[in-house]
Amino acid sequence: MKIYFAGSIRGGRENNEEYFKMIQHLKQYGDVLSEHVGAKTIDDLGEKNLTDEYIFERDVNWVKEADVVIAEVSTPSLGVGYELRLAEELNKKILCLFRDTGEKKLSAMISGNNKLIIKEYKTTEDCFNLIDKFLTK
Ligand code: 6K6
Repeated sequence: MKIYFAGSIRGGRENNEEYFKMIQHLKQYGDVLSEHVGAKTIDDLGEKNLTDEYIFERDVNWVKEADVVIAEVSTPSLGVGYELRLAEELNKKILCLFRDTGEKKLSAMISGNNKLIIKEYKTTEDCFNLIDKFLTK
């Protein structure tokens, strides 16, 4: 299975540890095309020498190639929003995971879209369970 994992990069990296754990968990199900999203530092993204045009083309092609798209949507990100819209147009199976801290609300453009499967979680364990259910049904 080819999995595209989406998570904020320039939108803010406060949840990157969570992205990393989710990607490690996802690897048991297949190939995570966008593993760089879980990088621990911007340098580890290993993309400093790539142009934005290159990144855009590559990521769009990966979304097209993916069987499923899993997005961590707790940190608002234009890139993740764009990828979700693209994945929806391509009729991909999509899971959005939102960490419920009681502080921020998810954009209505995501929570109001009934073509997306949206789940809230509190702990990493909850998150893994939601991923397992989504990928095994
Ligand atoms: C190097 C240093 C900082 O950023 C970079 C390289 N940038 C990106 N590298 C790879 N994927 C990217 C990059 N920028 C955006 N994306 C894609 O958009 C990712 O796959 C994420 O899912 C999403 C993040 O978008 P923003 O708007 O939060 O950056």
